[in-house]
Amino acid sequence: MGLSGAGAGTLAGHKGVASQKDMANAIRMLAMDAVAKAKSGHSGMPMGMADVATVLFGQVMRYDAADAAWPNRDRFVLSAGHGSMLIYALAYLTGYEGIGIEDLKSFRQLGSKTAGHPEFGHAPGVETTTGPLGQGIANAVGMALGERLLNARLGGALIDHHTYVIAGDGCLMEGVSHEAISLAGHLGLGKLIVLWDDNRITIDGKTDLSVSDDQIARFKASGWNTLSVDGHDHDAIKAALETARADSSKPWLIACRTIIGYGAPTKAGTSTAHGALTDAAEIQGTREKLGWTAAPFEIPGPILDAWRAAGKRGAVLNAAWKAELAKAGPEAAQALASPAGAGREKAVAEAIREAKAAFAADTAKRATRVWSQLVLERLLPVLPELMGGSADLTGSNGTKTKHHTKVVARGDFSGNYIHYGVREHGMAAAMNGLALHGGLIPYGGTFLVFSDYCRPSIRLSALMRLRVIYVFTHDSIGVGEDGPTHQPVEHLASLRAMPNLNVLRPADGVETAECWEIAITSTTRPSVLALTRDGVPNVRDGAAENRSARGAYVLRAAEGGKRDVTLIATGSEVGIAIEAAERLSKDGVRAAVVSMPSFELFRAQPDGYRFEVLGDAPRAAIEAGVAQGWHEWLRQSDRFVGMSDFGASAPAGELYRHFGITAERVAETARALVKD
Ligand SMILES: Cc1ncc(C[n+]2csc(CCOP(=O)(O)OP(=O)(O)O)c2C)c(N)n1
Repeated sequence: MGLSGAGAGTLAGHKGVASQKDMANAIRMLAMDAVAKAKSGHSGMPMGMADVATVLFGQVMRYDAADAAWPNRDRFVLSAGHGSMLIYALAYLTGYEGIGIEDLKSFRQLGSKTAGHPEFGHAPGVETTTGPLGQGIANAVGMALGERLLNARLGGALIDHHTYVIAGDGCLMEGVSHEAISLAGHLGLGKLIVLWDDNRITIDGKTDLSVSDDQIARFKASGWNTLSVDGHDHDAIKAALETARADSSKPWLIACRTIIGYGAPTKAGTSTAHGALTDAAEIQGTREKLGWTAAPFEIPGPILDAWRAAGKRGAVLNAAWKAELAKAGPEAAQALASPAGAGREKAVAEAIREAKAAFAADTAKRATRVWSQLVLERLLPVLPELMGGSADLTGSNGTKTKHHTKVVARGDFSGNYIHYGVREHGMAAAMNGLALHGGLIPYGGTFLVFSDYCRPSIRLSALMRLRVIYVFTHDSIGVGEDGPTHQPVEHLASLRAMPNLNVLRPADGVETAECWEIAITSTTRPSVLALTRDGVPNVRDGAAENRSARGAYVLRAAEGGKRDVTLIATGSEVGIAIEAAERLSKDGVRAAVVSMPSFELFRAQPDGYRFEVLGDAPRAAIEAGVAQGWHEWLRQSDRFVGMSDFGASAPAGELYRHFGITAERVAETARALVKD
């Protein structure tokens, strides 16, 4: 812990009462010292925004450093994540549990809480992982939306808070910021306040090298309120924040004109200050300029005391909130349970079990996207935390059910379905924010081919271990006439390459129900449901056990239990594999069919189970995508039937024949394997 009270270092001329400037300088010094010690990082942004952060955390924001998880706390997102020392300095100074001065000294070192960029779940007070510019502001839109949704469900006594963002020039240049700003303006998320670090500097130099946007006009045009302040004038910052807090009709942009690296004698205001200030003379010069006499990593007692007092400002509010929660009763507590939906496991399992039994008995040939919709019909009533949506493909994705009678709209957040608009990236980032906020399980749809538009945010769902469910339909050349622009080919492979992501490709209605169960019960992992456009045959019985949860299983055993060949397939190709096995059987070739809805879950099975499923016989894998990744399950002599180039525009059945993904071709491949 830092120095406090008597014996602490004192500032030259210090009268024993910390001023706002002293408090801001404490942030500057900690940021500078930590970056200098690590010999890497970003000094300039925390030094430039220290005054804004001091007013926000010192006087305005409602949080309780003793209870980082208080559900009604104001959220703070450092979208300009490279300035991570700002958030670490604030967490330490305000007295969050679980972060001490030693953690600041180990900034950017292996195993420390103070990673190079803020990582959710590492240091307290970090509400989301940031660093990829633009993601934070888009996450914050999701958080602000989550706040309104829970406010509508639980009432203002339990959920009524602001979401603050510090965003830099870089965040505002990123494309995802457009989608996020536009969505927030459309929905009128008036409790979202973005503090733009308007320092007019990026890495390459001055912003006028690359951007001339009138940001104020841009935000206004998107339906935001705006203000501009001197980002080093504490009174002006406070007044702006109070104005913004008092009017929740629209989201707010507060442009804070700042000097990057404020206090550094020769580097302030230049792009050199963006990165690590490590030069000893510059660091000494900054100390002198700011009148800071304490040693590195030492915060004079009165200043630390003032910060610690700020960290306790919210304790009374938190205690009052807890009393409200107790009064509100068990349903409110359930709605705020963590993870969202905790306590509903039995009801979900029962709904899935019933769905499977009904689907197995249903002989209709349906697309898995339709089965998915039918699963949702059954899940919504038992899991009201599910918050649906689509990026303008609602009908195609099957994401909306008869239980979605009200859509989320400006001024009325009591609905349970979000029209994200044609904003795939913004949707994915907002879903991360919804999941981070708590109380909701977001799922959202688009075509699998446009998962590329979501990818940076999917990666962060996976990295943050968030339960976000991506409903990606039209998952192969089966898209048909829309052609190669709309036909995913490499997408399953590229998503499977991502750590901590379930990529689930169910074969029929029963597997679709099982995959939804996997997605909901995977509380520390996002899931992708890859679903077909067209009808698939029913291939599964409705056995109670979730067979998809093992990743792969023998769907059709070879005659007499002895295999000549193993056919492995996913999704719509499982039906093809079964048809091929039947053809082979007529020729006396005994084929087992393995359905493999998830590589990740199969990989996690014990060796014995995996050997048992895959067997010793020659193998052929069938998937209407590229072969990449399949060699984990195939040996050199085995074969892959799939795609090796982009698709084409034609009716789906014709395309399958054209690209040779047919039962005939699979049987032929298997026969050749058996002969070899
Ligand atoms: C998506 C993405 N692209 C590039 C980077 C690398 N990068 C980190 S900071 C930065 C410049 C950001 O400029 P600004 O937001 O003005 O921050 P400041 O220079 O004021 O600290 C860049 C390009 C990144 N972190 N994320």
